[in-house]
Amino acid sequence: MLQFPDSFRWGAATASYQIEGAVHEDGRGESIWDRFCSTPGKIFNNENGAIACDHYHRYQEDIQLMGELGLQAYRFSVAWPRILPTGRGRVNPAGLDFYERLVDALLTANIEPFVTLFHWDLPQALQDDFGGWTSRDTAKAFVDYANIVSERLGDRVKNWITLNEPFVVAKVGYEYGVHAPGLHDPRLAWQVSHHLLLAHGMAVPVIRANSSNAQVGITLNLSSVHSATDSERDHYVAHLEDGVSNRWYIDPLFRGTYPSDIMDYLEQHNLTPQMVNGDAAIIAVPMDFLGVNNYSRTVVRQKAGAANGVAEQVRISGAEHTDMDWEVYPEGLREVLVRLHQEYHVPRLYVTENGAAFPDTVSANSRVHDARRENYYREYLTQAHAALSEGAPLAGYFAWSLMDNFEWSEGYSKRFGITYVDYATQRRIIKDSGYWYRNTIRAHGIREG
Ligand code: IFM
Repeated sequence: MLQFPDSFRWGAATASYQIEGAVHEDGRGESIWDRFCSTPGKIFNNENGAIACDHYHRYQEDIQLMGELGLQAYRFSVAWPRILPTGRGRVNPAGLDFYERLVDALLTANIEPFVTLFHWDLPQALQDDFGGWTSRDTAKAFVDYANIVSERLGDRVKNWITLNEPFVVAKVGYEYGVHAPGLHDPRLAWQVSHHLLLAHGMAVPVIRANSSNAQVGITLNLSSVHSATDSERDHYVAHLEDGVSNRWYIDPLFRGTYPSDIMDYLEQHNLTPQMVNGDAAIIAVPMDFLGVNNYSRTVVRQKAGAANGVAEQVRISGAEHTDMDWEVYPEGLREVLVRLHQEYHVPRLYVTENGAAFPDTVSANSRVHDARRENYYREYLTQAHAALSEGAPLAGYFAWSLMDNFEWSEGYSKRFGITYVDYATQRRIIKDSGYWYRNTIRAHGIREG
């Protein structure tokens, strides 16, 4: 048995737009994801989060489900447009009331809430008025929003996560155009990354002021980057890729400065974001923990025929891949956690997301036998345990996800849940992986063999 420390927290995670639905109810404003989904061709099957898992109406049933799974903690996000329908200014009391009911019901069920303030559903008005995160004004609006939510919930919520995956918001939304707002401009993407980090840094003291025992952190998507070969060229590309996707975020948060090799690269390519004196100190505000989302690793090599330093992703044939075509690479989780401990001396770590999409089927007796997902969890948690043994201050783990949900541009085609959702009836069915997780939580460890 691989035993975890007594204080280790076991949870599951979701995000507002992916599960709530009820997008037109109780005064919620439009988000960039509502708008993006309404553009034909952007989302698989032109699906959207208008109903999703109908969690807005079913949160009590979903908390019961969490109880059946034995969860000790639940990570969810607040939809900014429910609180401030136009992003700033007028507050919508019904939005705050919903999250208050949710938090109270969680506490009654003895489940600790971990609140993410921004998990991608930016109010559309801020996109229209300011160009979204390309503007410093959106960072300022975020601080006001964080103030409103933490003022209302700060007496009951202890654990706060400012932002989810700034890398994905910036790159996938503003450069690759695959996520809302669907732009294709690398210069904007770099600017966005800076404003997101700034928004985080400015919000931390505000949350602390409203929530006396607050534990505040940010969630980054971090994957170890490996070179496809032993060649110097490929190692160089891998180091750059690590700089762009990992160090660009970890360094300013924990070392107070952006990595110099990436700053040089940006200058050479005329991509350097505008910054103001003092920003670095704001971003480096001390945090209580770092949230890590980890699913896979990245393997790269120099792209043939391209300029030096241009990476090309390599798919490892023969390795197991999930339905997202992400390589199953459990060791990568240990690598990331140990690195954060050894190189960055991060005070506390949570795995705020880890999990796998696989196609599921419901058997005749209403069971979901998802052995591959169960294996995935066993192997990744084994590596999380190894990281703990190497001294990484890992305090908890959140499975992604509590239930199948709206997987952004993939619509409902990818199922990440430890609970199956039948979208036609909204019936929830705990999958075998969910029962395995429940037993792991009960035993506070992983049974070997
Ligand atoms: O569903 C997403 C989540 O919203 C952010 N992290 C990755 C998950 C799987 O793609």
